[in-house]
Amino acid sequence: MTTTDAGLAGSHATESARQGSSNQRASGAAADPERVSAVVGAALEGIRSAIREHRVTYSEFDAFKRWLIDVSDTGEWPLFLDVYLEYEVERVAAEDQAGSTGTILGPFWLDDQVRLQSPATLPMRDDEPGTPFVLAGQVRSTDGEPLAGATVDIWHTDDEGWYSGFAEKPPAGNLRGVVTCDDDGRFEIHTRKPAPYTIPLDGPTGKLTETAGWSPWRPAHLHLLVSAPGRRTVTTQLFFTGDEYLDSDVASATKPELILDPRPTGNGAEIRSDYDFVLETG
Ligand code: MBD
Ligand code: FE
Repeated sequence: MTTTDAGLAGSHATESARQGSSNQRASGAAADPERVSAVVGAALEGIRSAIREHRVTYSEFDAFKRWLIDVSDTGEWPLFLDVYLEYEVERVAAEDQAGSTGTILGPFWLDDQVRLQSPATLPMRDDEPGTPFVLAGQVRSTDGEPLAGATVDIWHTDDEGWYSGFAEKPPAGNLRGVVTCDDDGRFEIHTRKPAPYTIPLDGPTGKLTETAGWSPWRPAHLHLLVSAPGRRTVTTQLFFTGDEYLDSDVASATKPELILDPRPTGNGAEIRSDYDFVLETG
């Protein structure tokens, strides 16, 4: 990834995070003094205890300050936070959720993408590289009723691991769309299989990751927001069996229930997975 790409990635995610509209689960900000004291106090004590335990020096403290300023300057706060902390927030939220298994949203969702009726083909270039891939399924309530009018908002990288809107190469809106299901809650989405993704390596998040000797990779994944009127939106991702990064996702977002095993359709190189979603009352 070039420096320009990293800058683009960071600043765009920062703008959507600033508006706070990308967090589908937001319900009130934590302004209660007791809670701020408990949560922020515990977080700070975690850092202080790392300083004591590891005898952190002034030159390391200075490097930490410079790194934090760099995260801010490059617009990588959404990236850093969604890679290293969001999964814990998601696990806490999931404890009292019913319906389909969710996982983290991540920093690359964009509002206002093209609306399509199922069966749909996501916007793509004439020569869009990658294996043709079909994701099909049904959206139902926890009682098993099909949810007519459900929508599947889907976004993913291209075959080179780039997200449209966050990298220079793919055109705006590429491999993103909001698909409305049929009257039976069914959807069929034609796209390309995404590729594994590495977080930008030239920014502070990537540099920290490399310096620590951690893998910067995410397994190939589809992002989905599955919604229906009166239902809680499921924020999830789907992965692919056999992916070499399933057990070392830098964002710790994989779950066994979220792994697809696509099969050939017989139509050229095309492969297909069927995956249903269940939405609880919201
Ligand atoms: C991604 O593509 C992503 O999904 C997350 C959660 C973090 C960084 C990049
Ligand atoms: Fe992603």
